[in-house]
Amino acid sequence: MLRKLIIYAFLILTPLGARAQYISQVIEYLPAPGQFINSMPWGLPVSASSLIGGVNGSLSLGAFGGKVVFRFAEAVENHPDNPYGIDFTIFGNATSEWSEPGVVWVMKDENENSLPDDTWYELAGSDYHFSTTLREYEVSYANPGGEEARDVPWSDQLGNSGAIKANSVHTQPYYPLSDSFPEVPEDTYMLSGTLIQGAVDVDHPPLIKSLRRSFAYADNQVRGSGPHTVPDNPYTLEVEHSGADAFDIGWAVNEEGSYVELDQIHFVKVQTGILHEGGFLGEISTEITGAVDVAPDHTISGMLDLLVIQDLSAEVDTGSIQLELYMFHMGRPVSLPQVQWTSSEEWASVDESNMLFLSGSGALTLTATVVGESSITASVSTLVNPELQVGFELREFDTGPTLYPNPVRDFFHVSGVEQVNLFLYESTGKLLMQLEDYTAGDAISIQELSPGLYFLKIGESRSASFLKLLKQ
Ligand SMILES: [Ca+2]
Ligand SMILES: [Ca+2]
Ligand SMILES: [Ca+2]
Repeated sequence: MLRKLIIYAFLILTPLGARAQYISQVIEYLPAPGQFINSMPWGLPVSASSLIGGVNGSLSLGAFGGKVVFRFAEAVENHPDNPYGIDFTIFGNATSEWSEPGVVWVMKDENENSLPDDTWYELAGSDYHFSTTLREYEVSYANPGGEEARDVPWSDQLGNSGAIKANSVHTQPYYPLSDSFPEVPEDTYMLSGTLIQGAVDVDHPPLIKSLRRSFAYADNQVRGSGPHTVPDNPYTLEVEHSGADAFDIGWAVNEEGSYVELDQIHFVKVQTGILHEGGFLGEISTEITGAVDVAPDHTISGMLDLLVIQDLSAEVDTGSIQLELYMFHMGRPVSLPQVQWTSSEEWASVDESNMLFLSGSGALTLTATVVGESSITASVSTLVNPELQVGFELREFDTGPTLYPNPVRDFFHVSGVEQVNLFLYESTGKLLMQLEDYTAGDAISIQELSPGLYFLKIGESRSASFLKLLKQ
């Protein structure tokens, strides 16, 4: 009996991959305003130390751009024997229908001074290539003052503005207070990073959703079980092993978007990647509870190919929509194979250039399957509603007008139109410019406009099409 007990104890104390390396130091915690900021347990500097040594801490980064920088005691290796190529896992508090994606960056201590003063590389995830993703996006938050929760106004470098809304559950001020965050100026401060669109639907309460991104975002995938050092396979929908969000150092890209080969990293930065209100759940804010590096184990294998379709809005109008899809192998994009589309409804079809045509209404699910590889498949769903008043649903007709060059510096042209009226809008919907009787080929000057995203409406009434224009 005694012998048996001893054997069990031995088994319990030395599980597979007993070596576990957690966060050893939080170097910087600079939150954006948010409902959890300035309060325990999620939003004070002491919350940052809860990430050390485990995966059950509590740290909120607040709204877009809020960030944390941490390190592990030892370098995290980009080890060839790591399962699925995954090198570390970040834990958060995502649920199956509520993801608050954080963009993750890594740094190698190249000058070996133990300081994060080297180069940050973004881990390019599933949403990195979408046309809606904006890099070097900057948001300024203004302190509304007062001793209770008030809306915190924000504005971005594209001229958009809004507010992080105060709610009745969290009554403390949401703007980081100088007592706790002396580095945050008392009037206003700016945060920057990569903005992703996400798939947030808060217009149909009480069913509100923020769908998970496919891979490479923090606070995105639910937790699993078992040793934290055995990671989830980020290329499957299922939760394997530790679950949560698995990261491969091999996804690191430089400012130009080129992959860089890093053998190891020392520092990790996580930044809230979405700027969106979450209805009664408050603003979208990335939460982190810890991180762990992966134990090499070449016996674990699984699917490494992934097809990603950008989510459609929860509701769309009839007409046509250009779908965006990408094929990845081990998280790096490869050329798009031939795909077969299937539609749940007869009135919806997708052509060979991935243009979706909608002529009916109701719930719709579209599935793309790689020809010859039936296990590689991806789906998106939406509700088609012809009554929808979406002024700025992006509608691009393959036979219709196109805009070139795009991005634009000083002048652009529209092709495929004759004597139409053109309307140029800010991304907020404000009308900037109107041109009557435009005919294909004429140059349109936008030298005076500041860089950013604009919309060009071609024609009038509900048959108008919208094109996106990026001014450099
Ligand atoms: Ca790796
Ligand atoms: Ca350094
Ligand atoms: Ca998985």
